[in-house]
Amino acid sequence: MNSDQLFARALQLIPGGVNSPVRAFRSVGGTPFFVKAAHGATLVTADDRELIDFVCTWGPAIHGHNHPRIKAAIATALENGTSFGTPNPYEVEMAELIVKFVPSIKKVRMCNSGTEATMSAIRLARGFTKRDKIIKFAGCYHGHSDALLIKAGSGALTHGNPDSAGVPASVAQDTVVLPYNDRAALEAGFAANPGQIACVIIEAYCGNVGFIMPDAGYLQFLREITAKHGALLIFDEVMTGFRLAKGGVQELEKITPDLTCLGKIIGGGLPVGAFGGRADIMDHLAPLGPVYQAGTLSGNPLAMAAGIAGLRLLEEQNPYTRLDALGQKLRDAVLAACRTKGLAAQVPQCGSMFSIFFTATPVRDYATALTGNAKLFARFFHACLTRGVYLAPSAYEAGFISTAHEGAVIDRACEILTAVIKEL
Ligand code: KE4
Repeated sequence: MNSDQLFARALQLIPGGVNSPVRAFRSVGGTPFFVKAAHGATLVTADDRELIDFVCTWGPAIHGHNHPRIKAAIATALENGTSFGTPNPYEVEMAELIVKFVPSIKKVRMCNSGTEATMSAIRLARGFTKRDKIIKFAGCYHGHSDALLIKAGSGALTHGNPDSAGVPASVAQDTVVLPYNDRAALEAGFAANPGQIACVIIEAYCGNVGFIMPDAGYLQFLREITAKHGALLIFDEVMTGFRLAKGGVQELEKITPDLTCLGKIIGGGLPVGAFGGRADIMDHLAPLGPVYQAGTLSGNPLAMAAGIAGLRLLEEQNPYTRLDALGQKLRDAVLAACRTKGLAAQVPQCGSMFSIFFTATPVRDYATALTGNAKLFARFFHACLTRGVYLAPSAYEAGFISTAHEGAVIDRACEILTAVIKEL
């Protein structure tokens, strides 16, 4: 079966033919290819094409796909079964690794997706503070729980429905949405809701409206104003955790949030999420405290074994300088090609995350991200795909690089990106 045949079958039974909207190519046009295998930096499609992958399954594959150490760890765990529904040794080792990597996390609870992690962290913040309102930022995406699907990024923004249908007004009214990178808006948000804000949740470095980094001092300001108003600061590091540094953005920016949400890399490609932080807050969770949260497969041995292997690899290799060099190489190649072409472009990059906006406007928030030429991006996306480079199928996503991209792979990718831009 080739991709077209598989997609035709999928469309009969799966809404839009996909199990997650951003995979549908709706914003870039065309129809998605199906992947039958992946290894290192390469995807093998159902059409037997090999693609250089800059999506890395949306972040988890920091060591490249199907890394032998992760594969072996899953195989070993599998020998003893897939899920027990009881505590198991792997989840203790995972908790010890997370706490070791991320010092702000004193206690952690595993779950099965980033959505669960952020949804649970919001409930915990509301239960701990006994306040109902939350602040999020336009363009930030924290998964698809009701309270957070307001002016959301990623697939919601890509498909033009940042405010999803089906979210009751009674829920949306407790979510205050502010512009990212705007101190005055934060001050106004707290002033308009005195003593009512349970928490502020932020992608400290945004990866779901393209890749956007904060102005200098913004995160420190956010830390101070949340502390001043008794609101918890939640860093959603589902995407950036363990990717931009061992301790994530909070290590790079030297900020201590009250709670952190994690996912992706800690599952080694298997379903996972986690949230953790101050022990006095986390101890409000059932069975200790009044905030309920649960999950049949939370801490399941296969995902834990895969994630532990991935974290151990990060400990051994400490690949962050190498990954940043790969990211800079790609950024410099794209900017040079755009300069030669006389094409305005922004290529924000930090470590192994980047995005490409075709605009002359520096991108620093949702509004400026929208100045990017999405139609041109769609043409760019398909021209790259035709030549064997797979970028995220949306102008409002981040790109990801793995250690498997080193050497000939990144060189080949930069050649292709340069050639494509020349012909745009
Ligand atoms: P999941 O529920 O998809 O595991 O995680 C939700 C989530 C939470 N927080 C952040 C910062 C995230 O980036 C995500 C999920 N990221 C998207 C990619 N933009 C997942 C891809 C998809 O939706 O298919």
